[in-house]
Amino acid sequence: MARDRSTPKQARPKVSRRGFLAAAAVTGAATAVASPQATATSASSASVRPRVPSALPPTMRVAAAETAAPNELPRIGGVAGSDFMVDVIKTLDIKYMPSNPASSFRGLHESLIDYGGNKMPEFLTCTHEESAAGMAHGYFKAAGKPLMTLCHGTVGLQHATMAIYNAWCDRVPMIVVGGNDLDAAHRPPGVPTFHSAQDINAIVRDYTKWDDTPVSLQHFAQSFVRAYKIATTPPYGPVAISLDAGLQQEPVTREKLYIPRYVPTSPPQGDTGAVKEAARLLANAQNPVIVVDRAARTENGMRLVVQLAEALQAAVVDQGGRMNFPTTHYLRRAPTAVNNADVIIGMELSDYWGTVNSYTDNGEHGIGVNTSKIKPGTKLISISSVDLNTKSNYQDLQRFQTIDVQMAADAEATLPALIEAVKAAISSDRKAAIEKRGEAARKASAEARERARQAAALAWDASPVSTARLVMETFAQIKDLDWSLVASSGNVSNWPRRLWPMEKHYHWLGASGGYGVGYGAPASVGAALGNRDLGRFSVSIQSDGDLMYAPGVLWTAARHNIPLLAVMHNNRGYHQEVMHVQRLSNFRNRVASLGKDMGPIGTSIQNPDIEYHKLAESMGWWAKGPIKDPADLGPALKLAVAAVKSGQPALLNVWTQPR
Ligand SMILES: Cc1ncc(C[n+]2csc(CCOP(=O)(O)OP(=O)(O)O)c2C)c(N)n1
Ligand SMILES: [Mg+2]
Repeated sequence: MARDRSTPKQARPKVSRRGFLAAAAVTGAATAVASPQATATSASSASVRPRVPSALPPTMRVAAAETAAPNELPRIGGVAGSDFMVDVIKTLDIKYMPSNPASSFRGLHESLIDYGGNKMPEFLTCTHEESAAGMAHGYFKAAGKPLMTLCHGTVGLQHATMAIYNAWCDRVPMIVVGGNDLDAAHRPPGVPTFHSAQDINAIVRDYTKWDDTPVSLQHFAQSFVRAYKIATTPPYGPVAISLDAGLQQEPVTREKLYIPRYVPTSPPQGDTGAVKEAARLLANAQNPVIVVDRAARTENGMRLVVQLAEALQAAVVDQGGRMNFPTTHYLRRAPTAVNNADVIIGMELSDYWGTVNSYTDNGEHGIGVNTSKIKPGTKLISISSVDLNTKSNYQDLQRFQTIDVQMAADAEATLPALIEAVKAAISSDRKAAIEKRGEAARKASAEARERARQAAALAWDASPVSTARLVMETFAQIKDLDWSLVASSGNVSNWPRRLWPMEKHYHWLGASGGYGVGYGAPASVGAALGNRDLGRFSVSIQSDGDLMYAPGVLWTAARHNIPLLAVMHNNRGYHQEVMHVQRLSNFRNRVASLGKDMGPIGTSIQNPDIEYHKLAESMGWWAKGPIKDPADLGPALKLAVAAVKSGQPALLNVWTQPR
């Protein structure tokens, strides 16, 4: 339809791709190998022959049109539309394209590898669309640059959805390009039609920042540059473009097509009046507390948070969505620091309500109980770019919290002005009191560290291995490297952030965002790819449940030489769910039924035990396990680190305590 208007008539080939495919469906693509001439003849005769409707489910012939080896096509006369798409894509800084291959984007696929030389972006073969999107998610957090991924029509995009949702909740950009064949009158019946939708972006619209359906190549150029720009303007987020089959494959005349130049948009900064008011409150507070979640988008962001904290000698609670604040800094404090605050500034918090209120899940009558954590009259300040998001279906905005001074702005971009305003607002008679706060903080910080160290020593020699030992033995082997903890799936009682000295912005990359389990494995591989190119050593804590959602990403890591040390927290179960069912059974005065496993029925991953080391080995990893005796852990880690340093991924299957 619209395509016919936008593509110049003279540019159309004598034998269109549609004519050919329609003919293939009618005459049978699976018939004996036909010469190109013969194919061309039958194709052009199909354009006058009435179309024969197919019945559902697809006949073998129809299915073969997609699944069997295609007959040779007549040669194209002109430039492929998808070559122009490659030119557009190459103007943006997109290094990789993790994707699972599919016919709905075969035109672009072919152009990228043959015309584009498989560079910028390079196709990384993925075994699941969710793995591809998860890799893009992790890559961005390590490299600071978005990737694109191609998804096959309805089915591919549906596979990618959960990883896109995690990226949405984690405010991470990625460009999702979905193949689709919109023109119902011309698209091949059968399989390709199952894979097409009237409005395919609807599948992901609720958790993408923006989407578009280009109907001409010029439209594609605008959409793609706009998609990149929207995705990388705070609040960052995934965007989607549907890629019409016809646009990719039909030849075009290039003269009139242009590629819009990409210019980055400055992030939104807090209103000057609000910045001044926030500074006044903070400077005059007796006990100001800074809470950060995704405040630091870059290395500089972390520096700015430190400057603000030091100017105020204020406690900092780092919720860990990003590496916001050094774990070794004396102003770092536990979440309970908000309890005595008179002023709290929350920056890019995913849950402000949950920061200042507590919710006890197993309260009276088995339902939640809410209590305020803060003193009455505590002033609340917020800087959050997510205030600019207006999607309503998914509940990632969390409960509503009334805030006294709120800025719909990017925290990192607002911090320089805020720091200046705070310094200006501190009167000379406040300076001594502020200094004193710093001294008390140093003492409290040293005490908290000592308490954490003592807690980590508990059950040090236990078998299976304690989570503290798992984490600290790992650190002992990587501490002299330029390391990056790319993900920690499952729950190891937060030991890395409690005990590892994290001081660089890539020492910790944050969690999944949407708590969709299955993020850890692909995001680690994606982040390790980013770190590989930057010369950093990647390590992940990999839980068992998380890995089994889509373990095929292990193969992608080996295939594309992505070094990563995956240390497994294999507690042989979905322990989070063990605790939920257990607790509810207790509440209902029942004994949880275990079947023959360790946890309540449905929550164990044992009998048989999964041999993750063999799984990884079968896909090209260096791997060892199962390690049950903690004394074996250090030596095994040493070997694994050496393997990773030689350029390959390595996995240690370690049996661990539940938490
Ligand atoms: C996609 C998805 N499915 C199910 C859940 C529910 N869930 C939350 S935690 C969890 C257990 C994950 O197991 P594992 O990764 O081994 O971590 P563990 O709790 O054992 O440390 C599950 C199934 C979820 N959050 N996301
Ligand atoms: Mg587990």
